[in-house]
Amino acid sequence: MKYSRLAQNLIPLLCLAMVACGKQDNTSTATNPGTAATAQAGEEVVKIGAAAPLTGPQSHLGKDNENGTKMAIDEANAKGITIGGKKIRFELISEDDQADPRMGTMVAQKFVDQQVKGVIGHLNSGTTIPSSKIYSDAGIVQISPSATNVTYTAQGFKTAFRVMANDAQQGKVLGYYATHQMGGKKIAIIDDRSAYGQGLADEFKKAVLNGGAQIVAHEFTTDKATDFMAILTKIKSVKPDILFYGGMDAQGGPMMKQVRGLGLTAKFLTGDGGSTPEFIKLAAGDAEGAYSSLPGLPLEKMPGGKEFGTRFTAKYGQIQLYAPYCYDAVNVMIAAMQQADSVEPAKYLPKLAGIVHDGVTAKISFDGKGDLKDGMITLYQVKNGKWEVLETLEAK
Ligand code: ABU
Repeated sequence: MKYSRLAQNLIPLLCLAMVACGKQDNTSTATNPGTAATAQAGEEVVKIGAAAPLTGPQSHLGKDNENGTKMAIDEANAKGITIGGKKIRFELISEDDQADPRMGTMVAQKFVDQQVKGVIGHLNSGTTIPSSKIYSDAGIVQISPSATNVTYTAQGFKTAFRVMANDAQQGKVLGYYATHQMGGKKIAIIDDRSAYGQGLADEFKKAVLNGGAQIVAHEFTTDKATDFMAILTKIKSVKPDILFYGGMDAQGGPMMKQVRGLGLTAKFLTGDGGSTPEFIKLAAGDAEGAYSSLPGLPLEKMPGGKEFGTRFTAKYGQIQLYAPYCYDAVNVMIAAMQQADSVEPAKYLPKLAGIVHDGVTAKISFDGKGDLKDGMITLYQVKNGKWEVLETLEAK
């Protein structure tokens, strides 16, 4: 008797809660980082998708991307933008693709189903490339702030753009730097077999051979590995003067630690995926002297870098890597919408393709493939526990 009266009281409450949850599911997403928007009278809500690994070993980079994207969207909403005669409220829909190619395509399909008007992402080349076909088929504009593998913009998809130099450019500069500035003659390579790690290692290798040096070893790992002792022991036996790693900081940092632990004295060089404060942290005291490259100018030399850095850091803490590029990706997309006076991808895409936009990272314009024009690559070295700028080279 007591039980049934309790049930009688609870059932309507549960039903109400379920209806409320169902309603919420139709209007926003579980991963919305605080820009959920309900249209006011005369206002149009425009959904922008953002995809990056928000869990797992690259979550610090994914969160950095999400924050850069969110900052730009919040600012646009605060400014109050009118497009096509309507006040626009941008809604960020942020999804975790786990840096996994299959999950990347699932997220892409979800964005298509939600009728987003543009996508900022994905973070990794391994997710950006397979998802780009889905966006192309759906006619949705995609701007990656960080995917650098050449294939992304070489597939002929009109919807694919990136705001960072690619790995043909980065690999060429890295190979030149290794053979000319670092004096490398015997060079060993490890890559993580991801689209990014493998692609960059291959471009680096070409440039090293062009520079007259010898590749004495090329070993492989994965973007999940933590123990590199077996491959490092093999590499130690061929006595390289430079060890290049194509992969991300989650592997690069621990690898650096194990390199020095094994007594391998080769200079350590890596690409943008390792050019982070996290790399130094994970190398736990053994990062000193490591070299890296990162597409773009150093933050303090970017047109709006200092000011962006101050505002971002005050709000979200230290920049990891790509936050300024995410910020620019959003703003260049919105600028194209404003020029077209439409949020519809088919209408604003031609404006984006021809845009000249003063971003915080650079003056942004795209070539016929959707690659950033006039990309630069900066070289860094860890000195006194911090990445210090060495020089910036043109990425021709
Ligand atoms: N650019 C390095 C990290 C992202 C990627 O291309 O996979």
